[in-house]
Amino acid sequence: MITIYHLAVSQSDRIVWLMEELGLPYQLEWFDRGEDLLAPPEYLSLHPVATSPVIKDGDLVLAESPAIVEYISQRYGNGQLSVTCEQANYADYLYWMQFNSNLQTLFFLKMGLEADGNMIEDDGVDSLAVKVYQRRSEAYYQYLNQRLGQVDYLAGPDFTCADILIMFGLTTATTFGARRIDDLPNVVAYVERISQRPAYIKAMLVAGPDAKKPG
Ligand SMILES: N[C@@H](CCC(=O)N[C@@H](CS)C(=O)NCC(=O)O)C(=O)O
Repeated sequence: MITIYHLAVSQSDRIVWLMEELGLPYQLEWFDRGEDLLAPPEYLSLHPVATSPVIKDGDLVLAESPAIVEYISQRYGNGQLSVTCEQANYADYLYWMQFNSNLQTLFFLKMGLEADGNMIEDDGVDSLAVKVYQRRSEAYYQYLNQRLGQVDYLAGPDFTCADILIMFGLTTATTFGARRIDDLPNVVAYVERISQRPAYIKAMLVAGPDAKKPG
């Protein structure tokens, strides 16, 4: 059985969500964050990089969300929630599977800029980093909003792992300072719709931002 090493209030909630979508059994090992809000030493000892999520499957210890969701889909889910290279929307699937990483990059850039006292909304700034942030943030988020005005799900007509990857960045991450989505109506509607999926609701109860370590 797959073990999900879950760091509280983190992206590992998406692996619980995937398992609930696929109806697969899993074991959850819960790690609270330290007072500095970072992963505790016990979590860091799981993997050389140890970003959350990390899973264990037999002797395999695997990190990185896109790798984990594709691994589970292919090895245990008969390819459900993935897209094969024969399907018309294969390239879309590949593109949108990477999109969460773009949002993460923007989040860390925004966090660093704000910590340095930069006004990221200020159009008059000369800083190269602020310009890069402004251009990319606008491009990525507007493109996301445009895409979700054209299709129901990121990769096209069907719900896929790409949708599982992106939700954290549009929801919980905004409470940590990621760009909010209120001005992006198609994204707001998408988040509301996806949030009603039974597997999502169950996963958030088990491992979402408001969940607590089981007694
Ligand atoms: N590229 C990784 C990034 C995951 C990531 O940044 N996870 C955060 C939690 S949301 C983390 O591990 N934070 C704890 C720390 O860095 O100490 C993925 O997509 O899985």
